[in-house]
Amino acid sequence: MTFAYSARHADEYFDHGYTILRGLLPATLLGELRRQSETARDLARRIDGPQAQRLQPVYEYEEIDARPFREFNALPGLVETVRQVLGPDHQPTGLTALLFEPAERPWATHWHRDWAYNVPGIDLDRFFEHIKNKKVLNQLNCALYDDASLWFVPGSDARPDSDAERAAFATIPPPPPAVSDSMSLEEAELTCAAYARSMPGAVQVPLAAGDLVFYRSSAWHLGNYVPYHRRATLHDGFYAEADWAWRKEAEEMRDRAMART
Ligand SMILES: O=C(O)CCC(=O)C(=O)O
Ligand SMILES: [Fe+2]
Repeated sequence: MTFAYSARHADEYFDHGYTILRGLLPATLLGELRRQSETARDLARRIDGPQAQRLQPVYEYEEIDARPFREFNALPGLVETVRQVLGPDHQPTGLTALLFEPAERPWATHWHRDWAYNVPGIDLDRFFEHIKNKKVLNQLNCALYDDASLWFVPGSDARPDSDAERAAFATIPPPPPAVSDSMSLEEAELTCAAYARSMPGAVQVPLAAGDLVFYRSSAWHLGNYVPYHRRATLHDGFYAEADWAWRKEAEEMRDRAMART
């Protein structure tokens, strides 16, 4: 069955910070995006090495055909969801990325909130004020292959850290999982999985090929990756003026912090 928007998606998004659009991609588009992802994975690894997480934006590379990505942005079910949940002022970012599995070793990002805990120098009071507006900092992952890499803390998207979260991690932001190249692949994999599970209230977000999760990147989340599970996941967002303004403000805070060091 093809995807159809319902009010449940807006309720989930505003109550929990995420909602899943099951079966969004039609088969032909899924095939076309998979073909582009092969080229993109090769390019990403040539540029960033075998552990490369992403290629972004895909539009910057002439080897990649932009047409299926533009077709994705115009999918009626996606456009309708964005319009109903966020409103017509939210438009494609032009920053479309593809996320990949590592070629060699398991790894995971640290638990973080985007544009706060993964950027140095951010004024956190400003950040927590900004994210009270539930229409800012949306993001999407659309799986071209089954993908369970994303972990997420439902309901954490519009509030500061809870006492339980602070108790679970001695420093904010938490350090990444304690993996090292001297570990076996299995030790590294299990260390990353235990790290993901150690966040209070965290859930794994499994997607089937063609599913899309629409979530707020202001929530606690992480990506957990293993080389044996093929990943090509389209990653983007739909931004309005307030999103671009925060991005600019955050980049200025980061640049000022870097200049001081
Ligand atoms: O791999 C993912 O799905 C999440 C990645 C992520 O959160 C990040 O790179 O900031
Ligand atoms: Fe993130």
